[in-house]
Amino acid sequence: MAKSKFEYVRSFETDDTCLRNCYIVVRLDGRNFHKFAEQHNFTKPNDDRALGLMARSARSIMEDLEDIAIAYGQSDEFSFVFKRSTNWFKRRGSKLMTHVASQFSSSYVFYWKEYFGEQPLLYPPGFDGRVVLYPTNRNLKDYLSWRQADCHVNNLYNTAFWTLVQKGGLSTTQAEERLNGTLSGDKNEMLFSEFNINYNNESPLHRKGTALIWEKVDETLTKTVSLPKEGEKEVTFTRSRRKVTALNCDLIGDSFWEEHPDILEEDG
Ligand code: DGT
Ligand code: MG
Ligand code: MG
Ligand code: MG
Ligand code: MG
Repeated sequence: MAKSKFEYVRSFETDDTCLRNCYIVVRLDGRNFHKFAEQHNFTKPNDDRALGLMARSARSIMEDLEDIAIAYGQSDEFSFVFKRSTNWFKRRGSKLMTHVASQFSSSYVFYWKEYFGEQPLLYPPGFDGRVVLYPTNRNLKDYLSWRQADCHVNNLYNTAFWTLVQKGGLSTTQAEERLNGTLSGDKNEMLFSEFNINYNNESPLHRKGTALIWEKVDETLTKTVSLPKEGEKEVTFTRSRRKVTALNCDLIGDSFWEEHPDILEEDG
């Protein structure tokens, strides 16, 4: 077909190809979830239904989109790490980011009822997205460590804060004043000596967030085959399949990376 005279407008599109060899990280964050959490009666400081729904939506991203090596989420955010060698959507940043954001949002709504039951979704939630490139394995590990350290700092604060309010009978203003200027050691000590709470025994989901990785699982299947001489026969065979697995473990130390050497690709 002959090109129309309007065709030239295509040349206004700008190139947003992500630099080769870099890990492409897409991070999503819930829009105004402070309000969303209040309006949907999220429990404080952590709502396991909300965290479960975030992880379920992230799993659908891993399963539906190509080449995600690991995803990590906490609170109202999730980061998706594309393999550094991915050529999905020709590494176009806007395509990658918008596919992740829109699929995540629709999954969040789609699976809402599985996690919140009869509690209605009051309005359509949104998620912002950004793309960041990391050129080395060290940078990528430090990125994930940064997000997990953020999870830890916020969760320790929130645990201390809501314990003072819910168990200590303080007002929210009093709890805020009480925690003003405290270091993490002080918060740990306060929880332990005043409320008999050992922070390290709190739920790993809340302290560590959720990492989603691919794991190989062997599954045994039975199939009925029809053979010319023997007729119908049952055969059993095993095949190995990739499956998304959720972990609530430490990503900051080396042991996670030693136990899962397939996640990262060699620095070039
Ligand atoms: P933004 O991201 O700038 O549009 O604004 P927000 O309000 O989403 O702020 P952000 O992302 O920095 O903080 C996440 C908010 O979500 C935070 O105010 C607490 C809320 N939130 C996340 N998870 C939970 C939860 O499990 N329980 C409760 N009660 N609130 C939660
Ligand atoms: Mg924010
Ligand atoms: Mg947010
Ligand atoms: Mg957030
Ligand atoms: Mg199209």
